[in-house]
Amino acid sequence: MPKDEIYRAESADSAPFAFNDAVADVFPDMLQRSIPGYAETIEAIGQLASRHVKPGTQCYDLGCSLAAATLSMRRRIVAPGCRIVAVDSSAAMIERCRQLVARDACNNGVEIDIQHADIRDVEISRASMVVLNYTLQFLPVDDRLVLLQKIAAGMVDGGILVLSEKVADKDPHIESLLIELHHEFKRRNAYSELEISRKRTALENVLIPEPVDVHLDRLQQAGFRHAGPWLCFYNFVSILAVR
Ligand code: GEK
Repeated sequence: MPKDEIYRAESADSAPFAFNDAVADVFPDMLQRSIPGYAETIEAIGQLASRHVKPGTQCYDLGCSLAAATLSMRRRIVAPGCRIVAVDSSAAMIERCRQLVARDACNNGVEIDIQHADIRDVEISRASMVVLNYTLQFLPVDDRLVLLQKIAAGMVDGGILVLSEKVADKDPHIESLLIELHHEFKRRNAYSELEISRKRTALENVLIPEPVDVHLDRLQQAGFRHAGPWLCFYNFVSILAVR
C-alpha cells in the first residue's frame, strides 16, 4: 500500500485539500492512519448489508472513493436481485475505483454501477441501504438537509443510512481535548507534527464538522424515523438512521 507522504516534503503544497491523483494514490494508507475506527466502520457496513439489504433493492455508496464500502457491502449482501450504485465526483478516485472493482474476486451476482457525478445530482430510488462514509462533511452546510431529504424520499420502508462524520463538540474544552487525542492517534501512526498541522490547514473550510446533535436533528427533519450513533472514537462518529 503506497504510503501517504503528501504533507511531508518541505515543498508540500499549501493549497486547500483536494481529491486529486496524489491523494487517490495513497488514499487507503491515508484513511487507515487518519480516521480512528475506519476499518471497523467498513466491516460494520458489510455486516449491516447482510442484515438489512432487501431483495430487489438498490444500495448507494455516496462519495465512494476507492469503493471500500461498496465492496464490503457486495461481499455480505445475501438478498437476491440487488444492485450497488457507487458515486464520486473525483475523476482520480473514480478511475482507480473502476480498476479495484474490476479486480475484486467476489462474484455473487450483485451488479456495481460506478458513476462519476456529484452526489447532489444523483437520483436515489428503491434504496434499502445508503452509505455516506465521511462524505457529507465535504458538502456546504446549506446543501446537507436537501441531500438527506432526497435520500430519505428514495428509500424503502425500513431502509438504513450509515452516516459517518468527523464531528465538532459544542464544549470548547472537550473539543480541544478530542482534537489533541486525534493528533496523538496520528502521531502514533507515524505522521509528524508538521504533517499534522499542514493537513489541518489544508482541510480548513474544505471539511466542515458539525456537532452530533445537529446531525441527529437534521436526520429527523429529513424524514428518518430513528437515528443514533453506533460508533464514537474521539471526534469521529458513525450514525445509523432508519427510514
Ligand atoms: C470510504 N466513503 O472509503 N459528490 C460526490 N463525491 C464527493 C462530493 C460530492 N459533492 N464531495 C466529496 N466527494 C469513502 C471515503 S472520502 C473521506 C470518503 C475523506 C467525495 C470525494 O471525492 C472523496 O472521494 C469522498 O467524497 C470523501 O468509505 O477523504 O475523509
